[in-house]
Amino acid sequence: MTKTVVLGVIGSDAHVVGITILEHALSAAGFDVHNLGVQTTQAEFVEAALDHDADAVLVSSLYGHAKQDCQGFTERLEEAGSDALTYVGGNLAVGQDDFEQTRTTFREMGFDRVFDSETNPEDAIEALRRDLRISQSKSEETGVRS
Ligand code: B12
Repeated sequence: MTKTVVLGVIGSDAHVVGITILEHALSAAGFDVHNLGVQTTQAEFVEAALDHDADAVLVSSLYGHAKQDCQGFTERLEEAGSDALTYVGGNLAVGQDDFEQTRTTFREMGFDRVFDSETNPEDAIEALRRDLRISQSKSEETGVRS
């Protein structure tokens, strides 16, 4: 069965390139993708996750304010009744910090996986396949669209 992914750039962040690349890569890999674009509020993510019965919600942030923008995000999603996986990625902190510390911070905020700005779309796709238990051949089959 095709898995549904909601993705967007959270807060006031307007960096659009990474999320656009992710959208195309995920679609090509056979996911049903709903890209909310840039400057997406927490409420818009939650609404889209429920509307599309998302299997995963991917949050992107580049401009350094991810911690503030993502505060309470996973709780809000859960309280609304979504059991979607949550991934967050991009340039999540200000400046050159220790990424392992950043990963710990966002894991403690409830995100299932945390990705840095060196992440290739294929890394996210592999993680989704693992976490959503999609076998490679199945997803390649569903990736073929007419
Ligand atoms: C282009 C750019 C801009 C453009 C954006 C144009 C647009 N509409 O997209 C403009 C000029 C508008 C801009 C503005 C700003 N920018 Co800017 N920008 C960049 C720049 C040069 C490239 C970003 C980019 O497109 N990369 C290419 C894409 C393919 O890579 P990516 O975005 O990293 O995404 C990949 C991965 O990160 C990952 N990924 C991303 N999100 C997610 C999510 C998940 C779940 C997963 C799995 C993976 C993932 O996968 C993507 C694909 O491989 C970066 C520096 C850099 N080299 O990264 C700075 C940078 C991101 N910007 C920065 C800043 C500070 C700003 C401003 C705040 C500057 C200012 N004072 O005005 C504003 C913010 C405006 C706003 N409201 O968002 C900083 C952020 C610093 C920080 N976090 O500490 C950076 C890092 C520059 C720097 N070194 O200081 N910016």
